[in-house]
Amino acid sequence: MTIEIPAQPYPYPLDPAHTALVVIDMQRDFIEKGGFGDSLGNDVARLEAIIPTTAALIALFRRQGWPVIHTREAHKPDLSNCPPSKIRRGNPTLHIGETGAMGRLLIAGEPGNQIVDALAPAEGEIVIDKPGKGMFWDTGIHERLQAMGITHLVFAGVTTEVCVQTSMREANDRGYECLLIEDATESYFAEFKHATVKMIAAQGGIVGWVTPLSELDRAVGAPG
Ligand code: C5J
Repeated sequence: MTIEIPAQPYPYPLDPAHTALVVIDMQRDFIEKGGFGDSLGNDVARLEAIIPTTAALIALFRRQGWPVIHTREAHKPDLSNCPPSKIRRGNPTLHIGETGAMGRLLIAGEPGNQIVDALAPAEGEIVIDKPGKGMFWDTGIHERLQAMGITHLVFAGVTTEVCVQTSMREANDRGYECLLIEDATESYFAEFKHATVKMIAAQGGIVGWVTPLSELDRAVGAPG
C-alpha cells in the first residue's frame, strides 16, 4: 500500500516496501573549509546548514527500516576514472587530485572524501563512490537497486543543481519515481537551488516531485 505524501506538483505515492533514500555527496570536500567546494571560491556554510534536516531525514528512514544509500564524488587515486577535462575545469586554486587541507581533493579514501560525521553511514548502509556527477555512471548502483526491488528514490544532499539533479534525472530515465526533499538539499547559489526545485516539478513532474521534510514526517508518522 502506498503512502500519499503532499508534494509538488501533486501527491507523491511513496511505496514503503520499495523505497530507498539517496543522500548525495554530503562529504567534507564540499561542506567544510579547505575542501574542493571552498577551493572553487564557494561559501560552504550554505551547505553545512542542511546537516540537521538531512540527519532527521536519515533518522526517519532508519526508524522505518527503509534502505539508506550514501554517495561520494570520489575518483581513484591514479585518476584513471577522472577525465582530464574534469581535472582542467573550473580554474580552482586546487585541482582534483591535488593536495589540500584535507588530503587529495575528491580522491577515494582521503579525509576530505569522507561523509561528515553527523551523517556518517550506519553499519550495512550502501556507500557508493561515483566518479561522475550522477550516481548511475560507472557505479553499478542500478543493478543493486533492482536486486533490492527498489522502484522509488527519495533524494537529499548537495549540490542541488549539480550532483543531486543529475542523479535524479538519471534515475528518472531509468524508471524510478523520484522525490526531492527540498530542505535537505542545498546549492552554493540560492537561485540555482530555487530554479532546480521548480524545474524538477514543472510540467507535471517532468523529473519528479518535491516536498519539505515536514510533509514526509507527517505522512509517515513522526516519532511521538
Ligand atoms: C559538484 C556535487 N558540485 N556533488 N558536485 O561539483 O554537486
